[in-house]
Amino acid sequence: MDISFIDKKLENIYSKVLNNSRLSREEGIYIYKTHDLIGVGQIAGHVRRSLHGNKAFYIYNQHLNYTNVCKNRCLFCAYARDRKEKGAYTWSIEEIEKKLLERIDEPVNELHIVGGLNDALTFDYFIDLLKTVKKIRPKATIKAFTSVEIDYLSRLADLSIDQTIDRLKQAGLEMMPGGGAEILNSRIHKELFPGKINHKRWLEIIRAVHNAGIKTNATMLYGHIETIEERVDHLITLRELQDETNGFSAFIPLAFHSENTKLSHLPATTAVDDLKNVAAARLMLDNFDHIKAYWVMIGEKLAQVALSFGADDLDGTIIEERITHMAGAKSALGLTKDQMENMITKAGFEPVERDSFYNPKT
Ligand code: V47
Ligand code: SF4
Repeated sequence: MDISFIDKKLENIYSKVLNNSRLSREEGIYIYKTHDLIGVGQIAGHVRRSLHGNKAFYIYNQHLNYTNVCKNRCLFCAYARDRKEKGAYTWSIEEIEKKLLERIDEPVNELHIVGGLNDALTFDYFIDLLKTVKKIRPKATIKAFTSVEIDYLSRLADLSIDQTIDRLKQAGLEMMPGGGAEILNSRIHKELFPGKINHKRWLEIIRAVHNAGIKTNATMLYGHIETIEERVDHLITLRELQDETNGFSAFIPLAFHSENTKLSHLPATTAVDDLKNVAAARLMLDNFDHIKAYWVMIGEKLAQVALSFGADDLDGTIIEERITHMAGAKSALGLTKDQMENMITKAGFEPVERDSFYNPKT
């Protein structure tokens, strides 16, 4: 495909992409720095089409955020509460059962389960949680817990990481979401989330999870205090781990929402930055099959555009998202299957409803 670039320097990047050559750190930085957004989008769109043609994936999923009580208190988080604070909640196993049964007539394919680090919960609670979900929704995939929770659970149960993963797997854990990565960098860790595991531990746990045969996603929280160089280094770190394990399924750039956080002075991310993050991910993560445009964070309209900038997946119907809405997201709390399909079709793509492992739902 011939592309006429406004920024002629993108021609080199495009020819490397056409030759299947890996892009360097400098090229990654340039993708963010150029003002030729459409040029970058066209290159990323080319890669996306060569991998997935005209298909755009989505899943019928349900989020369960079992508690917002969390002792970490990351500066970017509007969701966490202290145990006695107004608005704090922790669902009992019975309440989780009720949440699942409320939607039992819907064709939910995946349960996305994450929560805060709440001292009041025991390891048995997590085992019961997984078993209950599996009992009520035997056919749906359980995608649960981030590295942050796995580290916490291993300390709670006094088990090694491998033993913890094994116990959770036996109780029904099948996949892990990509949260908790934020920006894999010690400066940002120190400034924004010192209470949480650092990037070395995040990677160590993900490596163990992949080695146990469990696929995970990966994310990057952008739009706060990070530099472009730090974003690119984050992507390269993920790319290197993927070379080693091949355990990542999708990458999801997460646009920071500052309302009700300790960083509320920071402006919202712009559409240009949101699209560049999707395109940069598609171009730098040459060993990742899927890039998700998470409509909850960038809005339904921009997520639709992101399908032409490298994204091949819109995540899902979601139902009752909490983490981003507490931080001021204006997107819907959930979307219907028809709304998802309409977004995809109107963008010129073919909607494919998938399971957690990207098999088309038959
Ligand atoms: O780990 C927290 C981020 C993550 C804010 O794997 C915030 O399929 C923006 O990981 N503004 C949770 N982001 C969400 C997540 C996710 C979402 C969708 C799909 C998948 C997947 C994973 O949200 C957290 C943190 O990085 N986050 N606070 C905020 N104020
Ligand atoms: Fe806790 Fe996660 Fe919020 Fe950090 S982002 S305070 S770990 S719930």
